[in-house]
Amino acid sequence: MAELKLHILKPSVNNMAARVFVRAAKLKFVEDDAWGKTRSPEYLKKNPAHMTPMIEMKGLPNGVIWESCAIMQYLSNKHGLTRFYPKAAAKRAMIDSAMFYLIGTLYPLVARATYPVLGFAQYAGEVGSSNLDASHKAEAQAAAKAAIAEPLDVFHKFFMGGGKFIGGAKPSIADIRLAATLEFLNVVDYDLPAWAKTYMANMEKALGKAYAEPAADVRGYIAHVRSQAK
Ligand SMILES: N[C@@H](CCC(=O)N[C@@H](CS)C(=O)NCC(=O)O)C(=O)O
Repeated sequence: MAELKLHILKPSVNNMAARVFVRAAKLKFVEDDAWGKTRSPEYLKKNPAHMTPMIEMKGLPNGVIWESCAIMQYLSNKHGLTRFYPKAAAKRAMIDSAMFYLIGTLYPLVARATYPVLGFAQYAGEVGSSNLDASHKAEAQAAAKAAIAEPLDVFHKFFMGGGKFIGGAKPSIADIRLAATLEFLNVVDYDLPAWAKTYMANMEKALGKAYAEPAADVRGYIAHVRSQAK
């Protein structure tokens, strides 16, 4: 088995983050497309949470880990990639805070705003997955879309603080996670503030093909969804 096996779903921005990272870090890896496999007995045996991205690697206590941010943290730690994940405790704390804030606050809003259009299922207990009528679902989706502006502004003002990236002059793992997340907003024609458009362009410029290749899969999916809606 290859040293690092990454199980992925190509249309997903959670996956895009891990896929951009392994490329940007120039790690040796193989990718396995998990489309249609995540609920199979074989996959569930490895990962009862049926999540992608998931890495499979010798030395991990249970053989695999999932969660995009944990994957990037682990691989950075393992390979000493301090340019993506600084070692100094205070700098690292900023990256961790940005990623937890993204996963806990920004991403749920992005999911509520975009998943109905992307055709992805929402979590149990969400208005989007309930039996409420279409107008309630549309209201919840619009409210989530409107609420995205605040955390976005927090990323800009607090985590970037006038710098180019959360990581300062160069992209960190938190930047990879943020830029990938923002890719989904295109599907709902979200009007990104000017700074965010510049930020996305800077990310793609800084990471080149490492960013563009996985982004093309997400963008391709969005284009497909749009073509079906016509
Ligand atoms: N917080 C997780 C989210 C992962 C996630 O939601 N993965 C979805 C794709 S976007 C998945 O693998 N779904 C397949 C399934 O549940 O069977 C991360 O950042 O990795």
